[in-house]
Amino acid sequence: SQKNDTVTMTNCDREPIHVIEKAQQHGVIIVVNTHTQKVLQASENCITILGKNTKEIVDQELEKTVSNTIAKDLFDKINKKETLYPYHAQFSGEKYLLIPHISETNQLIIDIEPLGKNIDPILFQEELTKILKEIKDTDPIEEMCNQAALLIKNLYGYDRVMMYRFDEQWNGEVVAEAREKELESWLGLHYPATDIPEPARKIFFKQGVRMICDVNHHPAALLPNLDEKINLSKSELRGVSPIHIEYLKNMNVGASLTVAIILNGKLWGLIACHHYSTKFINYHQRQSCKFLAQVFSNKLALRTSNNFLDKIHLSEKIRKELILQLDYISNFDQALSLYKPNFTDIIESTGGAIYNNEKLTLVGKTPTEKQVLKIISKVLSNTEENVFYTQQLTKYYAKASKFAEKASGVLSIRIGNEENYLIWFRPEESTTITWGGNPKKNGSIKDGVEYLHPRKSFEKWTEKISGIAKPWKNYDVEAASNLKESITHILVKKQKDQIKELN
Ligand code: BLA
Repeated sequence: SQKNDTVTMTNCDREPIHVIEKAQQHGVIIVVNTHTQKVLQASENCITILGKNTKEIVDQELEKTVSNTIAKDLFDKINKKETLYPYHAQFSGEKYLLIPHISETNQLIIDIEPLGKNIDPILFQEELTKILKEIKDTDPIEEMCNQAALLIKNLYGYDRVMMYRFDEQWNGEVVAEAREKELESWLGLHYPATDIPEPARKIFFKQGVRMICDVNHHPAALLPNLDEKINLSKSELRGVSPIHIEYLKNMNVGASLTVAIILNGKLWGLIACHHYSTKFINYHQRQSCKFLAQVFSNKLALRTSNNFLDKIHLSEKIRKELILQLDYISNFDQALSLYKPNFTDIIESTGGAIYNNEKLTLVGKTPTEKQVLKIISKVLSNTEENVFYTQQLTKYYAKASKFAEKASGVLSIRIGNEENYLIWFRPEESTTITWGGNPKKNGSIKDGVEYLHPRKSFEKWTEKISGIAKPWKNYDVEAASNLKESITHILVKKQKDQIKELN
């Protein structure tokens, strides 16, 4: 392998998992040309369900494989661009579900899988009612996650159910867990972003729910090989990336179910269910699990927007008081710093600074005057943004490590037209992060691509973190922006008044 410092890609970001051209063993995939209505490809295990091998199916009309009625209904719906729904069917006396969809490459894909346990419609109705009743927008969010994990464990019977939340860098943490008693807890464990690379997140976002029912299965190739790659992103049976299979094997997992949690159009986290032997749940159960995740997401959206509004409400109250002080007290720096409330009260912080017309005023716990002036000249005056924030100042200014216990987190706004600032500080939070296995990458590099492999060991691995403050939240930034706007109005007004007085 060759030395190369500019690694921008890993093999994980490049694996084309949407065109993996394999089916999981418990079902059969059939690919159909929607114009000729003939079968283009079938998974090589089709004999196990359909009693015919791929050669007998491929290039034949679909109606020779599935019933006449189903084929006719399917193409009718496709012509009218109607939504496609699953069909019940029997092969060799066994019951199956045919799940059709149109692929992104415009073929008709039919997933054929066991019908599984027949679900009584009344019981199914009760299951959905239970989901609606038991998923609540409780405070805190962790409690809400606990309830959801427990409900999923009870409904679907996986050995371990985890609510997994992504952070801004796509690393994740197990924030709630329901598990069989004999299993070790993974609550609070962190996992690096590379465990679920971008293409995997993208495809998973689209699919919403993904079942791997036997980690040790032999995937069935789609035959024959075609020049055109068929996009199987939305297939229920899409074969699994061998890298991910290795990952699950290293974890000793036998089967999994993963459900996306989407908040405001973005992947917030996922529900990861592990079973230590093979496990299949049928299509209807997976749909109800998807429904559960949607109910959960809605409640989560409600909960987070309520939190946001509560915080904004509080900071608005302080903003109004600060404006009054600015109105009555002519000295700008004193108006913001000498009285109760002072400007640092508007955002959760341990100290702050006002830099106004080359004069520095410090409030609360802060670095020294000299150090604050350095932060301004080395960091703040080099940024374009009117609102700047970081939870790790050393990223911008290495020497900030000297006063990390006072200012690892910095949020600042520019005021007026000049290089004047209001600054808020947060200390470092000394923490240890426990990872599910050492997350340090140990890949080899070739032609600018880093080749990574799943970890062999998922033994807990702790890392001491320093120099990082509690993150600034969207409501902190919002409060700072609102204050900035008010101050601008006041400064403009005062300027006008001064001009009037002069005239
Ligand atoms: C997929 N990795 C995934 C998925 C999850 C994780 C949830 C999607 C699940 C699915 O498609 O079924 C990761 N699973 C986790 C984590 C926990 C868990 C963190 O249960 C914690 C408890 N994986 C690696 C490396 C690579 C990699 C180094 O470790 C890349 C080289 C790849 N992960 C990878 C790929 C997929 C994946 C390619 C997609 C699998 C697929 O859809 O076929």
